[in-house]
Amino acid sequence: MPERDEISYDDYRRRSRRSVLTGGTATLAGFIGWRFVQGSAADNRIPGVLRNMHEVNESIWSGLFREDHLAKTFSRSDASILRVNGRIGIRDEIDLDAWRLDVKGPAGLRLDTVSLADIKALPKHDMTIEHKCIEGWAQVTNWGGARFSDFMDRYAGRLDGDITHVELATPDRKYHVSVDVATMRHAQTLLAYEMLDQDLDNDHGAPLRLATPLKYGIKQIKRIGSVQFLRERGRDYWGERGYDWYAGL
Ligand SMILES: Nc1nc2c(c(=O)[nH]1)N[C@H]1C(S)=C(S)[C@@H](COP(=O)(O)O)O[C@H]1N2
Ligand SMILES: [Mo]
Repeated sequence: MPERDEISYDDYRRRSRRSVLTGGTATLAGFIGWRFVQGSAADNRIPGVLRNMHEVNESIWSGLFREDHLAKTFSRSDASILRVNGRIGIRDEIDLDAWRLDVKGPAGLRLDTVSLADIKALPKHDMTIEHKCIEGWAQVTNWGGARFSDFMDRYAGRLDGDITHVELATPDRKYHVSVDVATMRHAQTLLAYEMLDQDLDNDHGAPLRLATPLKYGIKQIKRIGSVQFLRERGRDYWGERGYDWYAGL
């Protein structure tokens, strides 16, 4: 039995699988218990001990993340229009012709302003995957759009390689998510403009939203207005309210 400091990182990860499973169960219990805990938390914020647990959970899950692993896909005939869930940041009227996507780097560096035509000029991909909501429902649907990795290569190519997170926000900035860059660059993470071959409607996030089977629905922000590439985690609406920051599947 080698000394602990002789265990390679890979070894360590393999040995940690049991504790990962335990961590997953703890996360589930966390989701169920959250509203109860929330009721007792001052100023509506998660108590420090639980917040730390969520951060440990992020490092465990992201350590096991494999870029080449594809989430399960489904037959197109199983796909249906998603039920609408969550309207934070999409309640105001939107002028779709005037819509533009602001692209920024660390410290607010302005990179570009992108139109929907620019996004549609990137290679189009579609996928039929299961959308999962932490509220306990799941539904198979079909998304069409551009891979975020293609978008990043095209519009953030001049950033150096130390980007760790991407923050996406609605135009009114009332809803925002922060997602690790490995997930954002995954082949099944799309800037989606279609559901079942139809342009997104307002309630589903027109003109552009995030779609990925690697994260719960809370991360799949509807009506994206800005994308910012960061060297640390950015804003995250539900993370700031005590939900799991990583929210991975
Ligand atoms: N702007 C915005 N995006 C959002 C939400 C929201 O409230 N506002 N809710 C999220 C949640 S919890 C889910 S499950 C999905 C639901 O997407 P749908 O309404 O297209 O089914 O949107 C996500 N994206
Ligand atoms: Mo959700």
